Amino acid sequence: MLTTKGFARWRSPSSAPSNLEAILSNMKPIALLLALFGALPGAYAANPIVTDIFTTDPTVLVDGGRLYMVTGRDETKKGGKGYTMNEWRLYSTCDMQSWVDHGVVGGWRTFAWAKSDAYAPDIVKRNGKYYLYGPVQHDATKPGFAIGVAVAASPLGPFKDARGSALITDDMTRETPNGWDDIDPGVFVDDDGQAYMYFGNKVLKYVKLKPNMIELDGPIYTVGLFEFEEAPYLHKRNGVYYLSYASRLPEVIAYATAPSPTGPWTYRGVIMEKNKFTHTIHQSFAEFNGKSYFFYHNDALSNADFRRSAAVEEFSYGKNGEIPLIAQTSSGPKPNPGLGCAKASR
Ligand code: FUB
Repeated sequence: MLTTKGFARWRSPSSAPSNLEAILSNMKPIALLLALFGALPGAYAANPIVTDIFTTDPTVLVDGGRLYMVTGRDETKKGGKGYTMNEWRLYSTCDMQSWVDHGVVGGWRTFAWAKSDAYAPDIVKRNGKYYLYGPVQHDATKPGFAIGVAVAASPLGPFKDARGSALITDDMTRETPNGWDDIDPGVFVDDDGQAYMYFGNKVLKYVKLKPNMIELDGPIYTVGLFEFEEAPYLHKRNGVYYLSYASRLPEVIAYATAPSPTGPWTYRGVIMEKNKFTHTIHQSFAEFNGKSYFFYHNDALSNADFRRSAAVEEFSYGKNGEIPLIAQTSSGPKPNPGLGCAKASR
């Protein structure tokens, strides 16, 4: 459940540590009183995170002690088939319980050269700027899905086209005959400063990005990955590179690991089983206030394929760094406020 401007999901004050001030400053007085007396029954359910619209493909960024989640939006009508997706939206939290709705931060209209469809985006911060990578349908000059990059001085936007042209167009990759093989960018900046963008449908590809984050730095490579479908997402932990992805159809989330950002990849298994009604499930990971989180989408609000909802689960890595099989819950993570959560502002 999400309440706009974030005061839902407050638990008893006994669970609140020393950053109380930051959290309380985000709460409206009436909610504050209710919360302090533990009187928000039913305000604890966490999944799906957003209940007033359908949100998809969550990707996350931790910045200034705040966790930002960018999503797509399903606008397909009840009973409808296929995607109607026009925009990317932003939410944030200080404690994994109370979410603030920051509204629309972009969409296919961000790019003058695009004509429709805002699919699964990714957001990255570098050198004080925020980069939003989005797959959109290119206009007739370069038909098919393309990946654009937009930039802003704040995660709240406004995001503007950083190049005036697409970073990737359909004619740059020829491995699959369809027009949607260049979707789902997952951008990762390694500790040595090298940035990589993984992307693709059916065939996984990656390309290095220049330090300016808006130009390719070399050729596009393909990667053979077991039962790869889409949604590649790269993260690093304790020197190990984790490449998670949607696998099979209907999709499960699986992962592989490697000693470098470019492989060689060893398949490690399934992280989350398929949804009941929607054939997709698109993931991302975050470390936030000392805990590990797995974001994904499901069909819990709609019982339908094309009306999906972002959700999150807390999990722990195994002693050898393995990611466990994660179950979907409606309760979601426990409260996890940290020491200093920056105000979200432009
Ligand atoms: O949301 C549109 C598409 O469905 C995404 O690009 C894929 O990852 C799948 O979730």
